[in-house]
Amino acid sequence: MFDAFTRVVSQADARGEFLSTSQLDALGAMVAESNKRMDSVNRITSNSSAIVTNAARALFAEQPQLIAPGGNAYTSRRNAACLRDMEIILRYVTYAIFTGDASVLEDRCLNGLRETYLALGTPGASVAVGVQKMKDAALAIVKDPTSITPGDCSALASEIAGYFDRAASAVA
Ligand code: PEB
Repeated sequence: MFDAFTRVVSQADARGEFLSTSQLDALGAMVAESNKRMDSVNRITSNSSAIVTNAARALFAEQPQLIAPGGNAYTSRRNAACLRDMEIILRYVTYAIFTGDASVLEDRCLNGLRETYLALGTPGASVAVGVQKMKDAALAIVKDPTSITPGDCSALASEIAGYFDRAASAVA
């Protein structure tokens, strides 16, 4: 598990090199912008249950066969497992945003997840749709201009979108 800083150190050390000016500049820019990152993590974290439940509800409205008898989210046990999976994925996405690095998401959540769903008979493509819905909700919350100092969050927003896209494509 890397963060943006240890990744750069690890890569430089593998080549036996000092940190380059461009690496220091990139990390310096990340520090300068870190309030945006913290605010985004805080906003997604404090709205996590709404993000998960709304995304699941929208997924089940679009794909009602999932909650019909015989469906993959039918019975409260499977329904709960589905909500739990979406919450786990969202939690790891917030860790990736916080650390500025996808490796915690990759190593501890997505690694082997496709195979797990194949073995369970859970439709990964449907999980991916749920993840995309969480992405839309999370980005709307991150970009909400209410009670924050206005600033340019486009780079951070596309970084955040990238973590969700990575999660969706890992299971689709
Ligand atoms: C991954 N999900 C399930 C299981 C595991 C995971 C390991 C099997 C064990 C269990 O049921 O608890 N666990 C989960 C995860 C990590 C982890 C992401 C990462 C660290 O440790 N069913 C649907 C939807 C979808 C869904 C499409 C969007 O119809 C999910 C939610 N996951 C789902 C369901 C089960 C499951 C298990 C329904 C139960 C499957 C079953 O028992 O039939």
